[in-house]
Amino acid sequence: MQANARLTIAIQKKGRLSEDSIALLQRCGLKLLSSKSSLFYSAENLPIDLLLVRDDDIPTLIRDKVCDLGIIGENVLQEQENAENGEVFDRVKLLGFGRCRLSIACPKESTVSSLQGKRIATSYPNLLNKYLNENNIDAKVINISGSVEIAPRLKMSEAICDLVSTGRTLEENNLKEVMVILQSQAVLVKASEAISPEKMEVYDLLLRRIDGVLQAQESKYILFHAPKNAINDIKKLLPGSEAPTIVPLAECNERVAVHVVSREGVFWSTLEKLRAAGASAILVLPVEKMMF
Ligand code: PRT
Ligand code: ZN
Repeated sequence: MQANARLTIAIQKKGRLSEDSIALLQRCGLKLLSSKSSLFYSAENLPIDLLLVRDDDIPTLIRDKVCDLGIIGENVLQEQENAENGEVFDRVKLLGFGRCRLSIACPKESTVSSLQGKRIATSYPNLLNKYLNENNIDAKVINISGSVEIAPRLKMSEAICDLVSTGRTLEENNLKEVMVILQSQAVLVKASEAISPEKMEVYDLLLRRIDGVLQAQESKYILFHAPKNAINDIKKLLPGSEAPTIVPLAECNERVAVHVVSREGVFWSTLEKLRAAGASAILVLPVEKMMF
C-alpha cells in the first residue's frame, strides 16, 4: 500500500450514530489515535483516517472529495439527494444500526381522514414533498429544524413528519403515527465515481472486514452431541448453516460431536427441536470474526 494513499471516512462526531460507527471500525481492526483537536482519528495500523463531523455535512464532504466514504443515516442521505440538483451517492453497505423510520403523525384526538389541505411540520421537507407528490396529496409543508413534535400544540401544523424509533416521543406528545414514508438505517456511502486506484487496496480490505463483522454479528457457532443416525434430520433444523463438522466421541460409537456455524439467529425453540431430535450438551457461542 502506498504511504500517502490514506482512505478518509467521515463519521458523525456526536450523536446517535457516533458510537456504533466507531465500534464497527474498531471491530474491523482499526487501532484509532485521536488528534488533539478531536476532529480526526488516524488508524495507526492501516492507511485510514476518520473525520468527525455533523452528519448533515457528510454528503458535501464526499461530493467535494474531502472524504472517500461516509457513514450516515439513509434519511439524511435521501433528504439531500432529493434536494434540487441533488446527486445520487453509492450505497456501499447497509450497516444495520441507527434504525428508524420517517413517519407522518398527527394528534391522537384528530379525526381528519386525509392530509389534503393540511399543514405538516418537518425537518425533512424534500422527502416529505416527494411523498406528497407521489401520492397526490396537496398539503403544505412547514419546514422547521428541531422539536418538530411540538408543532401541532403550537398550532403551527395539523400533523408532523419526523423520525421515530421506539415511538416514545410521539406518545409523550400525544401523537399517533399515521403513515411511514421511509425506513432508515446507517449506511456506508461513497461518491458515484470509483475510489481512486491508489486507495483501492485498503478500500477492498475494509469492505471485506466490514462484511466479516456484519456476518459474524448474525452468526452463531453451535456444538452438540447427537446420534449418528439423526444427523440428516438435525441438519434440516439448522437453516443457514454450512456443512457440519462431525467428530467421533471417545468410547462411543453411536453418538458424534457436531460443530456447525449458523448464519441465522438461533432461538430457544431451535434448541428444543434439536434436543427432541436426540441432541444433547448443546452449546451456542458467538462468532467474533469471519472471512471467506
Ligand atoms: O449534530 P448532528 O447534526 O450530527 O446530529 P443530529 O442531531 O442531526 O442527529 P442525531 O444524532 O439525533 O441522529 C443521527 C441519525 O440517527 C439520524 O439521522 C437517524 O439516521 C438516526 N436515528 C435513529 C435517529 C433516531 N433513531 C431517532 N429516534 N435520529 C433521531 N431520532 C429522534 C427523532 O427525531 C425524535 O425526536 O428521536 C426522537 C424519536 O425517538 P423515539 O425513540 O422516541 O421514537
Ligand atoms: Zn444532523
